[in-house]
Amino acid sequence: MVKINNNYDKLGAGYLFPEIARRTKLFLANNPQAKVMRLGIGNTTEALTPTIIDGLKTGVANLSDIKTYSGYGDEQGNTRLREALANHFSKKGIQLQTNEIFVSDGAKSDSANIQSIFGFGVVAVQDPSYPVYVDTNVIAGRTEEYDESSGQYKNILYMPCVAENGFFPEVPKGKVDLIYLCSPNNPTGAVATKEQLKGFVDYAIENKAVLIFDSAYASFVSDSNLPTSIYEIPRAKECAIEIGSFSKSAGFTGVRLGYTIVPMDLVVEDTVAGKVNSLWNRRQTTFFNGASNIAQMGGIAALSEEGLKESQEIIDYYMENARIIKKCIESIGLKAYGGVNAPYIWLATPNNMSSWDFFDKLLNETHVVGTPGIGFGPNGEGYFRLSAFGHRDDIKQAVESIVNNLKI
Ligand code: PL4
Repeated sequence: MVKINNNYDKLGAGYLFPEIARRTKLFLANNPQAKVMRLGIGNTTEALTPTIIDGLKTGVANLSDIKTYSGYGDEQGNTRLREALANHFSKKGIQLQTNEIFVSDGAKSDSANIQSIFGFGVVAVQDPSYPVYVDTNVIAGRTEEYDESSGQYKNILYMPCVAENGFFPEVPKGKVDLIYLCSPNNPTGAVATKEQLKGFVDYAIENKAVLIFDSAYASFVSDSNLPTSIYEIPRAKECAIEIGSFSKSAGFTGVRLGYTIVPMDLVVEDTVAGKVNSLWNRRQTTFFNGASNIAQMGGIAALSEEGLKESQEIIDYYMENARIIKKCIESIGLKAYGGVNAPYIWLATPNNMSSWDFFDKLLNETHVVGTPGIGFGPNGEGYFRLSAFGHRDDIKQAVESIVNNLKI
């Protein structure tokens, strides 16, 4: 008799974002006149730039002519796009070979799938963190049951990211195997310094651990002292995998394009150099048929000089939204973090209110949707995330409503 994967039963309530959508839908059903302002899911809203649109159009036009038509491409990605990515990193002083870069349909699937090339061991996550890291390790069977009282799964090390440590954790005291880091961070908006990342690289090398570095928000860093890639840290290629995305940097949330870098120098256990890279290659060629050729043409355009310049204007636009939101939150007397080199504002809920209670209060009183911190891990309790992605008018209406209607 076939059996189901019982690890799914270990998962807590539904996945965070569909749960937000469900509660918002319910609110709208009960309040059909209300105009809801969505600062919950980090979803881009501004139009793609002309250079990117031209790239995508070229991708479509190529398909209309048998001379340029392409079917399946390389599972690892279009060579021109991989070269464009290598060139993009070389401008940061990071030299990558194209066969170290694997193009994908986004950072979500890569950050979910990457664990599959490693054996069972202890996983460490920032707490709070993007829920995909924990949930996929639960599904894979690396954890035991969920413990209601601690809000944690056994066999996962939760590294607290709290106001006291600037929302970036100390390196683990004991030995762990796989460590997920996200900087700029979702949800806290904190950005790790080079020294902080060096601490983790040193730890990983010493303890033969692997870092999974999610840089989905790298393009939001404006402070040139802050790192945008783990490979800015010496010896990181020996211990780190980096996952990137075009979603927020170029507005590809719906187009779908991302990449994962698995350096040849990355060695685990006593395997030879290139082994981990070959495992990811095997995984991707077996499970994945390559990103859309149209999306990849858009990606090449996005990485051109003009494409990057145009996208920067949109990033600046979202960051102005972030500034407006943060100012509003501070003006009503709440403590707000992030929002300077990251598109998320992380606020402390008033009167130690639980983050789901604050979700309901904010929605009912102001019609603004945000994301409860507890959805990102136990140390997210008492916090709440507001996303800076949105049309300026909607952001202005949202902050106006918060200032006028939120009863603290
Ligand atoms: C909603 C740290 C957003 N349904 O678009 P991708 O797949 O290239 O990137 C996904 C991703 C990867 N890494 C981090 C992220 O924050 C995200 C996107 N997160 C959010 O609001 O936290 C969108 C979430 C989507 C989801 O489940 O990812």
